[in-house]
Amino acid sequence: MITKNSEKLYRRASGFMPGGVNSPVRAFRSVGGTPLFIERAKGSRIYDADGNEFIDYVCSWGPNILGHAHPSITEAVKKTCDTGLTFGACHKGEIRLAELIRRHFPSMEMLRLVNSGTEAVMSAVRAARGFTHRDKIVKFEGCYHGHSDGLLVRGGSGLLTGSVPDSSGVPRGYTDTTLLARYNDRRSVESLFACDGRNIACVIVEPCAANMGVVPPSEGFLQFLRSITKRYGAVLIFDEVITGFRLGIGGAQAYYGVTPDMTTLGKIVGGGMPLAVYGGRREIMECVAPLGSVYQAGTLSGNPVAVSAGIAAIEELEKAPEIYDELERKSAMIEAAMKEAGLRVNRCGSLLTAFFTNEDVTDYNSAKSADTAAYAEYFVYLLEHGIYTAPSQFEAMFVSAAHSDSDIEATCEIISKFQGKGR
Ligand code: HOZ
Repeated sequence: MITKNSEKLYRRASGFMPGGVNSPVRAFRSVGGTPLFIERAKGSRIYDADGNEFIDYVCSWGPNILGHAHPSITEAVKKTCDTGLTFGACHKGEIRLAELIRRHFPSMEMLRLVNSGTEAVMSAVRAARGFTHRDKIVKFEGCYHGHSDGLLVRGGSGLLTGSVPDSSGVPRGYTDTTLLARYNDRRSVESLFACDGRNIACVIVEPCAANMGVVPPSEGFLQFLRSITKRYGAVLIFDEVITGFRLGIGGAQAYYGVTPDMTTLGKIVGGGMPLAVYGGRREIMECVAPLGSVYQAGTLSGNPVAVSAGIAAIEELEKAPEIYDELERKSAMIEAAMKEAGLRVNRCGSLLTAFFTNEDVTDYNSAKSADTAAYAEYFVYLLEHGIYTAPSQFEAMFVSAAHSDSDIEATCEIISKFQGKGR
C-alpha cells in the first residue's frame, strides 16, 4: 500500500500539533506506521491522500451510523448554512431536536444542547452535584467519559491505548472526589456506598462500555446500579455518547430496560457535527442556570448547523427502524467471521471488538490482558486488505447502515483468513 502523501502530510502536521494529531488515538502509536490522511468519504468508504480506498469501520468513532455524507444530512446542513452559521441566540431547530430526543429518551425530561461529549458529561456531573449537594462521584475503571479533569482516572480510550492510567496536569484535589469501581463488579460498588454512600452525588457509567474495547454489562448489573443509587439518593448517569441511537433508537436504556436519572448523548445525535446533549429528570435539570444555581453556558451551544444535522439523522433513523435489525444481522456476520479466525469477540449490537487475549473480557483488568502487538498485526493486515478499523485494541468497531451485504461479505472473508499470532 502506498502512503507517501499521508507520510508527507504527517511530517507537516507534526510540526504544528502534538503527535501530528488533534486526538491521540488517531496517531497510530499503538499499531505503528503513519496515520492516514483522509481526503473524502462517502457511504461505507473512506479515501486517503494517496488514493487508497477502505471499507470504514471507524465511522468517525460512532456518529456515522447512516454512513458517510448521508444525502439527507448534507442537504440539511447546506440549507442551514445559507441562513447563518451561528446566532448565539434561540432558534426553532433547538426545539425540534429536543422533541426528537425526548421522544426516544423519555427519561430526558429536560435537556441542554452542548458541543462535545466531554462537555455534556462535565455538565451532567455538575448538575448531579448541585442537585444532591454532595461532592463524590463513582466512575468505573476502563470507562471513558471525555477529558474533564475529575474523570481522567483509570480511563479507557486514548488513556488505555497510550498506557496512561491518569493524566498529568490534573491537580490531586480534582480527582480526590472521584471514587473508582470495577465494571461488572457489584461488590466494588457496594463497598464504596457502604463507606461513603451519603456523600456520593452520582454514579456515571457507560451502559455498554466501549472505550476499553466493547465490554457489555453482565446480566443484572445495570439494574443493580439503578437500585443502589436509588437507595442512597445518588443520581445514576448513563453516558450514552456511544450507545445513544446506536443500540436502538432509544439507546442502551431502552435496549437494557433500565432508566437512569440523567443521560449524556453525543456522536449520532449530532449527525456528524459537533453536538452533544445532557439531560434527565426535570427536578435535576431545573438546578441548571438560569433556573437554578448550577452554571453552564456556551456560545456555540445549540449551533443551528449542528442542530440541523442532528435532526436529519434522527428523522432518517425514525423513517427506517429496520436499520437496527439490519445492523444486528450484519454485525453478527462479522462476529462469526472473527470467531472463525479464532479470535475472541465481544459484541453488543453494531459495536464489536476482537480481543487478543485468552481471558473473557469483562472489565479493565481483563481488557488490559490483551496483547496489543497482536492487535497491531491484525490492524495492519486489515488495512492492507482495504479495511479501516480502530488503530487501538481498546476501541470499538462500528458497523453502519451504509455497509452493504457485499461490504460485509468481503470483510468477513478477509477477517476469516487472518493468520496472525494473536489467534
Ligand atoms: N475518544 C474517541 C474514541 N473513543 C477518539 C476520538 C478521535 O480520535 O477522534
